[in-house]
Amino acid sequence: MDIEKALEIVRHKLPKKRFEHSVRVAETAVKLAEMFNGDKYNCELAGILHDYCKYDELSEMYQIVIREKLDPALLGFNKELLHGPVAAIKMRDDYGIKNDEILLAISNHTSGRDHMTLNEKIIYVADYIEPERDQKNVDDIRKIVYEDKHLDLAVYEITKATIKHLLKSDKTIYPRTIECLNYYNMVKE
Ligand code: DGI
Ligand code: FE
Ligand code: FE
Ligand code: FE
Repeated sequence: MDIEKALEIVRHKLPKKRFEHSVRVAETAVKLAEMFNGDKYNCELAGILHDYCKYDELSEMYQIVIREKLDPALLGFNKELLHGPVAAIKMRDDYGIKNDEILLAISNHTSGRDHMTLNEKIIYVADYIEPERDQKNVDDIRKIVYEDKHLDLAVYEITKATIKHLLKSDKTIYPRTIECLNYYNMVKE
């Protein structure tokens, strides 16, 4: 799929604000690909497409999890956690994207996981630090990325902050989110 086509399908699928977020994630991901020697095309495409299924029907998402034999633990969660894995399946099946680098980055952009590829880490981080994000720790994360150039530490700090935030509101933590935390805690030095 080329960039123009990706922009077109996302523009027609998502509300304007979510489309604009997707474009900013793609732009941020390209910048990170330049810094960390990633693949700019893969990062741009994954950034544009990562939230494609954000507002899909939850019942359809569950059907896809079952049909595709995705992690059954996903069935205990809602759209917030499912939209990435479901978007990766739709991009593969409905749009013929075969590039695993792109599909993995889309699939794991919310939870992260252990042993992420460079492309996955870039999308995970870009989603959190794109210029319009305003979480209270986001400037600390931007400094870790842009000044210290420490991508693994950024992944760790993002996952830690996400889990803290979820615990405060008594949300259930997805096991892969915890595996991501533990792995990047170990490798961040
Ligand atoms: O789609 P975005 O808003 O751009 O961002 P995202 O896909 O990274 O995150 C969507 C939401 O998912 C975010 O509000 C936090 C939530 N989330 C992340 N990890 C977990 C989670 N929710 C639950 N319940 N459990 C998790 O482990
Ligand atoms: Fe539209
Ligand atoms: Fe998302
Ligand atoms: Fe996003």
